[in-house]
Amino acid sequence: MRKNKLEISDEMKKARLKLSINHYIKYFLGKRTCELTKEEAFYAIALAVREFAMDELYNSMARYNSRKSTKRIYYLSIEYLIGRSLENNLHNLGLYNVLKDIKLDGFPDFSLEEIFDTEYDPALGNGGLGRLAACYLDSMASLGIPGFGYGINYQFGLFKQKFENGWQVEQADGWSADSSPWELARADRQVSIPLYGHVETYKDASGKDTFVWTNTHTLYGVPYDFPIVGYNGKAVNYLRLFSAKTDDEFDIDIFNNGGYIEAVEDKIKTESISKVLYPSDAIEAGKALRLSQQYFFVSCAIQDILRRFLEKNNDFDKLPQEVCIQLNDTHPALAIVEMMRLLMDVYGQEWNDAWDIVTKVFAYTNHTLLPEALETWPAKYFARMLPRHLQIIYEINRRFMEFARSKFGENKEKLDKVSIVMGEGDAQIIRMANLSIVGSFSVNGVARIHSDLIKTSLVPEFYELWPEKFSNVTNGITPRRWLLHANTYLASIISDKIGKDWITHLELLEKIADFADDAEFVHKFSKIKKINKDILRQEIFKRSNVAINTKSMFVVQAKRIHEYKRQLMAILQVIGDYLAIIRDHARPICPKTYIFAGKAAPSYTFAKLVIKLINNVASVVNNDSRVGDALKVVFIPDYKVSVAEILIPAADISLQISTAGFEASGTGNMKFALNGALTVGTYDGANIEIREAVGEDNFFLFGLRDEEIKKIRPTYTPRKIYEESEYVKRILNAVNSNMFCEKESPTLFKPIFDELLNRDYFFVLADLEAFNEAMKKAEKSYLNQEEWTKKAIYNVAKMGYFSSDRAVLEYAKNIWHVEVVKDKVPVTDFEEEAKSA
Ligand code: NBG
Repeated sequence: MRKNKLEISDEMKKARLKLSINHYIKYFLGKRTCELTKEEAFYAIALAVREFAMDELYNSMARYNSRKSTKRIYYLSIEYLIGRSLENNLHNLGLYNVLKDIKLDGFPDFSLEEIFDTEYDPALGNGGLGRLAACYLDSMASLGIPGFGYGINYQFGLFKQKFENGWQVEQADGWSADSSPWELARADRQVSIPLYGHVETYKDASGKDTFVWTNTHTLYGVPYDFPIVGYNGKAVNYLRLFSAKTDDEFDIDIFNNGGYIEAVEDKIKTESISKVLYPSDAIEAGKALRLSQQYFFVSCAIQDILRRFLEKNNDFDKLPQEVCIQLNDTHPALAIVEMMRLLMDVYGQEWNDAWDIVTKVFAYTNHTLLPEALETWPAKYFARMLPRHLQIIYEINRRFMEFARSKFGENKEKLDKVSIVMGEGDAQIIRMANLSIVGSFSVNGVARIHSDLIKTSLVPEFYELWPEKFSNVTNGITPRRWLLHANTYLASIISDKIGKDWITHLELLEKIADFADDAEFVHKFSKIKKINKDILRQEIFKRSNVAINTKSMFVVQAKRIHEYKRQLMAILQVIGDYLAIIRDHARPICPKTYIFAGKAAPSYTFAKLVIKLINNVASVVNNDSRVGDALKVVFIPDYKVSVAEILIPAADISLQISTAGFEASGTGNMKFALNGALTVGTYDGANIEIREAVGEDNFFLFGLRDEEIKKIRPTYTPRKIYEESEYVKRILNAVNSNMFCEKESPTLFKPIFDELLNRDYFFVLADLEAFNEAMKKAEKSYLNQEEWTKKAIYNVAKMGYFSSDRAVLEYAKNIWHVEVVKDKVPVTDFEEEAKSA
């Protein structure tokens, strides 16, 4: 008789894992073990580990399904930055040590690290938004919450960043979307998606209008599932990503008449929907492609969600009890409209019933206050591609505006601000944030200040209409990837002192504050920082051929390149230090290495010029013999999760210097602090809460606050600062001279000079001196290494609140109203299986 066993012994796991790896080497790769390359070794191991993940996934699904009612959370996001999975999955499934113990006959002499290093880092995201989604999936699985990610299986994801003569160039990042060992194509779950066509109106027998969307093109969404393995295999959920496929593959008539390209053109056009993340929106076609991507993915998701729900239910009454859909920013906002369409046109619901259901299912997280980042789409795109959706949007807006009028009277200004539809005729646009707020029962920001600003500055009129909808959930990061795996040495001395429970209860880190005076712990802690810095040093040498000094203070700014994040201010401060060295013979208080990483959007010319400036300053400073070790500048190309994992544990200073009021939260700020870096930062985003947690003395705050900026803005004249401050003037003059572009056009950086002098929308000049002072303070503090390490330990100790487990539990309790599914019922008996094999 088969026994159900909760725990399988390591010996059994070992036998099974070994068997599977051998199986994949022989029957999948068709190789002899001794001939394996590192990439093939990775592949075989990953496929074998996936079996364990799948078993746990079936277990988790069985557990969710065995209950009378299980509410599922669907997280819809246009980006996911899940990072490499093998090491993570090995740890989380308890297979890491098991694998280490396995000896395969003839297996080449590769270390596990070398094998991990060959894994492709899936570039299915751009920045914080995508990484947050990945951290939340990790936490949901680790907590046992039935939460699933939905998105697009981009063939090329975001671009690969290279530098050519200091300029960013973009290359396609073929991360192998259809050959990752983790993904499982689910052809059986393919969905069809109508597009284009027109709407015809009929009267039904009762005289009621019915709408038929007809003459459409059909494309197909094929799901690919990635197992998301929770810590300790508590639950395995999945991330379901859709690839676009079409069946009008190939037109033989066109081909036979010589149209070799045209014969597959339709196919190429349709499938381009899942080719790249954020196609350039500088041209109309790119913009329209983005909208079709968003529709494609939400249609796939909503059809899949409704199908699953209908497997257990005959009507939609219980949908809000069983389904909650979290919109990660506005990119998936069309899901609201798509669900309305499906409920009415496919399932025959009346408008009122459908709307009642929809508005109990959707919750919206806003991730930006930048007005230009709040998505809008020309109504004419809808008219052409999604005519039925446009009708539904007009009707949602008509009904909503009636309600708004009942509250605001004829206050035109307020009514204009809340309307989903704006403008007339060809210029008419649809505002996705307004649609998201109207269609959701919950709207949250991602840090305290951000959530407050949503209510007071971004959409105060909506707050007036529905104060109860608005809340805050400060972002969080997963301790598994960002400490346990990224910084194994630090993780292990922490566990030695306080045990391992911090991995799932990060607030327990608080206990290590007690060891800030323990000489041995302090010594170990600082030694680990040195080791991590040395690992980064080697990596930088390999990638950029720059030699850096690990005794210098590592000052790191790693994030998307954007004017509001002010990488420009950081490099101006570097120039200030450089000028002090060469003109005043004044060395910095301590030697420093500035390390930048991040990508600029391909069409963002100014951001790309900032990258060029940083690279040019680096080449001048690094090659000036007068500078030596005192100052170095490095820009690491192609920032991604696997780079972050090396970079973050090595940082001494984390630069979080956005213009106050612009950074919604930041999550890099949390990762750096968790790894013992001290922040030099503005009063913005989650910096504010981090500073409160770690204490004012362990955080270098500077700069104007949001309310000050709002006050000054109308009369702000940056030229005055330039004229009055010698410090600012000489830096800007250097930028405008040929100092950093000697062999190139002498006016190369003039656009930067002009922008700063004439406009300076992001208050770089206003904050530059304060920033420099904060840096000097940090440098002074760094001279006393013992004190510094204590501050670093406090930073680590106080980061408990910033765990994504806490954030996800807040969503679960206050927004999703979902329970953690605890009971564990195994369906597979590995022991029996391993024996019989
Ligand atoms: C980003 C914000 C960050 C924030 C992440 C995750 C977008 C649109 N927004 O401040 O800029 O940490 O979202 O919430 O990418």
